[in-house]
Amino acid sequence: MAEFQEVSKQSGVHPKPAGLVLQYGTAGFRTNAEQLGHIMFRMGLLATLRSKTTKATIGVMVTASHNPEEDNGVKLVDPMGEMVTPTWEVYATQLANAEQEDLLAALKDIIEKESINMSQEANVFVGKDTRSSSARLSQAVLDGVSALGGQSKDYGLVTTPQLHYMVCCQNTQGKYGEATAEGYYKKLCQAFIQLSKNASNCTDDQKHLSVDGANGIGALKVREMESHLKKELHITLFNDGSEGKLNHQCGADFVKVQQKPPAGMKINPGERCCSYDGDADRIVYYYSDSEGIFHLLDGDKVATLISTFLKELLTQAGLDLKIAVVQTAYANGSSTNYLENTMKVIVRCTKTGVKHLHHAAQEFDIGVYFEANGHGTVLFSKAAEEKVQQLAENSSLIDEKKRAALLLQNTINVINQTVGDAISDMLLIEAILAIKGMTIQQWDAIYTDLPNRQLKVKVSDRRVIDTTDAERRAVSPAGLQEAIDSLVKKYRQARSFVRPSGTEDVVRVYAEAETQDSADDLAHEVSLAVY
Ligand code: 16G
Ligand code: ZN
Repeated sequence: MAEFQEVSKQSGVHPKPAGLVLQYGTAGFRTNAEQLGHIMFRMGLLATLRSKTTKATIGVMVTASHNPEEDNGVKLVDPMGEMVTPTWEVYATQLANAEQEDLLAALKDIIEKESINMSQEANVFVGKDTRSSSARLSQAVLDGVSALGGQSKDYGLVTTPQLHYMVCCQNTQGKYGEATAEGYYKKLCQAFIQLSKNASNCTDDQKHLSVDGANGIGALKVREMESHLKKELHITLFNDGSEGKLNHQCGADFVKVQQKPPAGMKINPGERCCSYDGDADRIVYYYSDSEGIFHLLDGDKVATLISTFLKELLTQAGLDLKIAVVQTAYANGSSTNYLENTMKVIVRCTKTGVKHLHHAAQEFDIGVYFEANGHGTVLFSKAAEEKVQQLAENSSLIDEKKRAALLLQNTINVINQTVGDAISDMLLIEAILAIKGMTIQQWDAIYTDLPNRQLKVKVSDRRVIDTTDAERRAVSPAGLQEAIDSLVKKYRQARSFVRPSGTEDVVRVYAEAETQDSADDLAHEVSLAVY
């Protein structure tokens, strides 16, 4: 067939280095940009097949998130804007690793297994981050799509969540919104402005926020959005990419792991600050107190703020909807304790990786999911959205109920439900703080984090570590969990676990305890037990 000839011809332009093996991991393919040309071309092919079989638009995002500038990566987006389904992750790995001469056979194998009708049309949306390699690599994706006769739309520079959003809008015929950058800003900002109207006595000072753009795409997009905010939020942007290097000493990952402010940001005591990561799907907040001590408000604090707000609104609106918070093993023990015992919401723990949290959150009327690293969003079931809508449109309601229903409706609209989104999360958090008249210090004081420490350990083969119970317990190698248990017993309020990383060749160690010294010691002792 003609299209296979074209694939053969084009694949010669993006040849695979013989012997190179890469894996579609937790967040797609990710490695040094020099090794990715063939991967991108092949992901263009795969997205085209996925589009044919789902009869829907598929997304391909070129980014390596918080990794250094020299790296790049790619992930596929399924029709509703969610991460690509696990069977296709396996296909992605197979296609990526087929040697040059076996590429057509690998492609035909997928077509056969999925019984794909090759005459079905295909549509692929492509986006990229600001890395210097992204232009060349996204062109390779586009080449892959056209080699198989698919149609593509190149969104150019977009955040990862913006691309997820576009895909969802396209496949829901505009019901979720308009599949353009302008449509995205309008929907989010209009909802934000409506929410802000409920913030009485909010001074100009309280409307101020310092944003660390990680020298990446988030910085560009926040600038683009600013005019839509109608001065309801005053953003001072740092690390906007004009001077510094992407993710270097800045961004959400740096701030969370180092527990210190990013370079290049001026922080005045008590001022609200936040950091995005390199593709703007994560956010963390922080401030420095009058003594210059740094305070981090991570994904767990965000989940607590949002779920408290939603629960209060549900009570005021008289809506009986089941709300749950989904976390991972990294969630600070204090947050879990507060959510379960004080807030009395359902808490679920899943394996690390957005797709696991997203999936668990879908089981509830309202599922708030956040990783401690700041990636997360809120999902509303269709039934929940309908109930809120009905209530908001019911004119016979008394004031308090009506207000709560309208707040819920605008909350739904400000949230990007397809995936964690730093910009959307930021608008929601800012609106909640304004409505509740809460300072960042008051938010921080909802509960006190247990001191914690994360370490990475290099081992000869990280796959010997196998875990269970949402990665909270090790089942192999034999004796490791018992060793961890007896170390944990030495400290008060202590907890520790180990897990093989899904993105780096290391084993990760997490420990928390009553004091920072104890957490540090425990993490160190557990990492020795891993060797
Ligand atoms: C990826 C995941 C992130 C997770 C991290 C864990 C997505 C989009 N991203 O970046 O959610 O926290 O991996 O990395 O799923 P690790 O396995 O190396 O600890
Ligand atoms: Zn990211």
